Amino acid sequence: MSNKPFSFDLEAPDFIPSHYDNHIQRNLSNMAGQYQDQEAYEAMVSDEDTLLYQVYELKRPELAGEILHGVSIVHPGKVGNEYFMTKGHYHTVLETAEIYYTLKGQGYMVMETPEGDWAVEELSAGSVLYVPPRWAHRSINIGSEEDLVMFFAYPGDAGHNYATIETQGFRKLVLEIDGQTKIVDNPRWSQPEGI
Ligand code: PAN
Ligand code: ZN
Repeated sequence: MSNKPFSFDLEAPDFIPSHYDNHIQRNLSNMAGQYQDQEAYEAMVSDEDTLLYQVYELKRPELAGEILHGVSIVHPGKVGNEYFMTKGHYHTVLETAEIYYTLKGQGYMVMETPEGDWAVEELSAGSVLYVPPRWAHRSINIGSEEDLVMFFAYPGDAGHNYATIETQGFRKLVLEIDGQTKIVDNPRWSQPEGI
């Protein structure tokens, strides 16, 4: 990996980086157990393994002084009444933060700490979100037709811990109820132990 300065472009309407090292695609089948409506989930997966979100990463050495960055694109759609969303994670090195700059679309970032604090912040084109150290994060696209596209940046040594979220999800769910977006308690959630 070169240690020379570099630049690349992020251009509307797609905002796919003009240069990237890694392209991750996550489909419905990668989200087993994550959606509240299991019946709707099973029916959708057996019909078609829909692409939910994509990440374009600029790789850097996994060192504290580096900044990993890239673009995430969450497509519009729902499983039952729950919007398409990322898996969500804690950083393995808990004391590492992240910045998200929304380039396009509408959504929410659902966040929580191991101590049980929670927060939900709106995401819309032009908004910057700071996710402090210790806060797990999941992005959710509430748009009916548009992608939710964000630029992100976080310390090179952060790493990803998906296991805690995979077990019980986030404390809050974002659902569409009677045509309105609502933030509701996740009935499966309980305080995680020993992160
Ligand atoms: C982002 C996320 C990206 C995909 O780069 O990795 O939005 O979400 P999941 O990793 O939860 O599938 C980030 O937060 N990195 O730390
Ligand atoms: Zn992260």
